[in-house]
Parts: sequence; C-alpha cells; structure tokens
Amino acid sequence: MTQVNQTAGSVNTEHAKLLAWVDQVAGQCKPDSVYWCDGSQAEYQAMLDTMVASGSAQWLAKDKKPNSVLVLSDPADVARVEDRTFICCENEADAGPTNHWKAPDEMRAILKPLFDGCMKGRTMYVIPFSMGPVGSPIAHIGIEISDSPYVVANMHTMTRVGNKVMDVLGTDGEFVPCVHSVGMPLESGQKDVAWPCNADNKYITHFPETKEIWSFGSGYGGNALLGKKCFALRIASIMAKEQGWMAEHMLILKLTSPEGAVKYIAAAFPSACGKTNLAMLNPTVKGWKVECVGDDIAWMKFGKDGKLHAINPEAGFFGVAPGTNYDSNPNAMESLKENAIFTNVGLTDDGDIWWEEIDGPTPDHLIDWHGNDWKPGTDVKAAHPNARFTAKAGQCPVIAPNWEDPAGVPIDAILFGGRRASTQPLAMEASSWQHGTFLGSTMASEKTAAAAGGLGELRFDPMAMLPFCGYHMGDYWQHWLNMGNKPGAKMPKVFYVNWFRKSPDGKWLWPGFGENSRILKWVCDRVDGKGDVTETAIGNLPTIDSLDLDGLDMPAEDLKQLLSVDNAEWLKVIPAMRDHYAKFGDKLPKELAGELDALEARLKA
Ligand code: SAT
Ligand code: MN
Repeated sequence: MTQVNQTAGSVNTEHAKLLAWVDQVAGQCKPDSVYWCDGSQAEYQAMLDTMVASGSAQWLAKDKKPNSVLVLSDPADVARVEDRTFICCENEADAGPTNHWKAPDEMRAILKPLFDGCMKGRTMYVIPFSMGPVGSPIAHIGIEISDSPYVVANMHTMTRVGNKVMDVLGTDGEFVPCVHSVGMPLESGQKDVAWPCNADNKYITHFPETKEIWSFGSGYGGNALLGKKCFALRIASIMAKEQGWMAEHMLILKLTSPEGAVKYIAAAFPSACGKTNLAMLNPTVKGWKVECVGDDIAWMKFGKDGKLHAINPEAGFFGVAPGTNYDSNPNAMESLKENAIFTNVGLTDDGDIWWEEIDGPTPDHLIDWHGNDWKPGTDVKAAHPNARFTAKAGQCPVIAPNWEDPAGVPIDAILFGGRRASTQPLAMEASSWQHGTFLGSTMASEKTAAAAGGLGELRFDPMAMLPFCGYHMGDYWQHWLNMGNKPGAKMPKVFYVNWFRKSPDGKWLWPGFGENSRILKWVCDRVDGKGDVTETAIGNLPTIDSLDLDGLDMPAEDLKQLLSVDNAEWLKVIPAMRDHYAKFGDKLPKELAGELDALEARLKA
C-alpha cells in the first residue's frame, strides 16, 4: 500500500486514478498541505477546533447546545447562486432552457486561472464520501477536494466520509470528482478572514460528459457541500438518465398503519411548501406512525420486484432555521439539540442560538448574524432568512429504524404539490404514470398573492427540479415516461396535494402540519385499492367520506371548497401551462402535450 504524502490525516490507497487526480489538483491549486479525511469523530472535532481557533466559528454554551458551533458567513455569501451555476456540456441544446450553459472548453478556460494557486496558504482537504449507505447498490461515491474546514465538518454530517468509503472504492472504483475552493489564497503572513470567499467570482460548474464538479468562490451550502445539489441532483440526474434510475428532489416517508402495514411515500415540493416539516411530521390520525427516511433527496433504482427502491443519499439535514420551532417541526428541533453547526443565526447572551419564530420570548439582546448587537424592534432580522442548521439525520427522533437499509425502501406513492391559494384541490390522484408525469411537469406555486379567492401568477417548478435538473428538462420528462415503460416496471401511484388553498375571504382552509397525515392515510388506502374517489376533469379526488376526519373539527363547507374543482377556473390556467410547455420546444414529449390537450378537452366537455 502506498502511504500518500500528507501533513495530517492518513489514507492507504492504491487507486491510481484517484492519486493522480489529487496530485494534479494539488499541483494546480498549490495548497500548503494536503490532508486526507478519515471520517473519524476525532477528525470532526479537530475541524471544529480549527474553525474556532481561526475565528471562523464559536462554541455555543455546553448546557444549551452541546458540541455545537455558530458560524457567521460573509454577507456576500449566504445562499446558493443560481445565476452563477452552469451546466457545461458540449451542446447547448442538452442543457435546455432551465439551465445556464457554457461550453466545457470555455468554462475550463475561465476556471483555470481562478484555480491556479487558489489554495495558497491553506490546507487542501481530500474528502472521500458516499452518497447513500456505504456499499449500497443504490449509492455512489464522490471525492470532494476543498480548502474549507467548514465544508469538511458539514460533509461529515451530511454524507458518509472517510476510510469506509475508501474501502468500497478499492483500487479502481468509480467516483465523481468534486473540486471546491473558497477562492481566497493567502500570501505568506496574510491574516485570514472569518469567512473566506470570493464574492465577485463565484462559479458552480458541472461537466455532464466527464461527470465533474468544479466550484469556486463560495463557501455556503449547496455551492460548497458538493455532495448535495451538485452531485446528488444535477450530476446524478444525468447518471440516472444514462443508467435507468431516478435522482429526485424528494423527501421519503415511512408510514405504518394501526394494523402494522408499511408504505413508503416520496414527495416533491417547491421551496417554502413545508417539505422538511412534512418529512418529520407527527401524525394526528389515530394509530398511524410516520417516520422519516429522508428530507430532501431520493435516489431510486428498480428492485427485482419491479418497484422503485429509494435511498436517502444524505446522512444529515441542512435545514432552514428561521420559522423552525416546536410547533412547526418539533422533530427538527430535537435533531439540532447537539452536535450541530449553525450558520447565520443569532446568538443569545447565554450562548444559545436564536432565530425568528423560534420558541419562547424574544430575548432583550442578541448578537445578530452580522455580528452586531440586536434587540427587539431592530429593523434587521437576527437570523438571515436562509440561515441553516446542520444536524445528523440519526439524531431525529422519528428517523425510521431502517433509513440506512442499503437495499433502499420500496416506494408505493409519489406526491407532488405546490402552494396554491386557489384552483388546486387538497388532494387528487393521477390516472396513470403518464398522467402523474404530466402533473409533476406542470407543478407550480402561486408567485403573487392571489386577490381574495382569485388566481395568482404561477411559477412552474417541474418536479421541484427547476434549478437541479442537470440536463434538458424535456429529456428529463421523457426519462420519467421511459421509466414507466420499462418491462416489468411497477411504478408508484402519483398524487398531487395542496395544503395551501384559501377561502374567497383569504383564510387557510386546511390546518396543515400533522393533519396532513389524513391525506397520507387516504393515499395509502388508494395504493391498496381502497378509498372512494370522485372522478373529475383533472383527476380523481377523495370523497369527503373516504377521508379519516375523526377528531378534526372543521366546517363541512371548508371541506367542500377544498375538494371542489371549478372547470372554468381551471380553463384559465391552461394558457399558462401552454406557455410553460412552449419553452421546451420539440423536446417536450408528445405524450405530455397530449395530456394537456386531453385535460383541456375534459374541462370543456
Ligand atoms: O444550499 S442548499 O442547496 O444545500 C439548500 C438549498 O438552497 O436548497
Ligand atoms: Mn432541497
């Protein structure tokens, strides 16, 4: 075995391709040292210590948030940057209208001078990681190179890191190379800043043909933790198309009925629809258990039984902090009680974290995410709206005991949804996989507030993949249809839900949160061929009697509205759907164009 050159960390590997690539990147980026991550707990602690020592993190009080740190980012580096995110394939047409495209050579020419010497004065970390349980046939391996200890620490929580991954990789295993730099080399003697970045030169780039990721200039979230959106969605969506599986922006739920029957549901929602809350919901429907398998991403491959079997490729939650509390998501609050990394939240005088809408009274004094004094009434937010907590999925009280099953879990149903004040009923069922694909492809939220009861402007976010599909969205829809046409395929039933319908006078009609379990129960019934439906022009709706409303005190009139379909209202949505589809030109599958025509015809009938 070759002992790799290093200043710290250790790895034994004879993976020639990996060694050559690491040498090459080190030669280009010119770090002071190279460190191979072993994935140990001691290494995680050392990363936190390094960050605290350099002033980029601070310990929270041990009696408030044990073994947890607070990190405040540069205000110019607080979120994913979609306008700086590129798909660099040879043909522009392959990237499609939803992605920013650059030719690979052109992008490499831009990146080369940026990466040359970009890690001077820093350590270059080599992070072997598995997306999914190590060794699972549904999992895939990546190697992230990064000059950020914050990235190393977060990758420890969000993925499986280190020697166990190297063991699976062996001497010639495949990996997705991911290179990340904060883009701020240090001259000798130059003092580092708390959050190094290169705000004016951010590039989050993906190379579909060579399956590489190169990210420069940002240290935040999905820009820097390359296993997440860059690999597990953009690159994986391309691998999935090529290899006949699915990489989706979906949570995964396990439901157990009072009789002990188990079902698994995957669900895609645009942002700000309560996806994380649904992923960890406490059901109100009697006798049912709901457990979490994943909160953000699902990788699904066909099992021998013809069903899609899903894993959560991640190992932790990178959740939005503001708005999270013991009402909206008690299980998230329990998950982040210890061993967590908090980014851009407020700090209380007694060393705890704070954000808008967290439980309890607002403290009289805080340090806000800018590092400034803050008190109630200050006209800036204490926490940045995209402030995050990083916490281990295993710390979630409702994590399913089998969430790391390497075989994955068989998916019975897929849920789509959006935030719609009008038009869209509480729940409906697709008539087929093709119809379900149509529903996903026309998924939308209302962008503008609807005038009381009216229709707001729609923002389409097909399958919640708008910024995450690594290739042409029309080809992606075709891939969905193709999956359903595979011989022996037993596809999940598809449903569309809307928790956000309002009455004409603007009040929420559905209580949401744990009560959503009532809809999940109906979904399970439908999977079993039970539960009554009303056929409508848009799909099959639950009858009021088929919903378990036991203990839910709700006006009958509200339920009627939630389950009403107004064909005239729906006809007003058709032109927006046609405009949406028109963007995909001749890559729009004819089956989906046909579904839209058929919907219009049914609405007019
Ligand atoms: O920053 S992440 O990509 O991890 C989260 C998000 O913006 O969706
Ligand atoms: Mn997401």
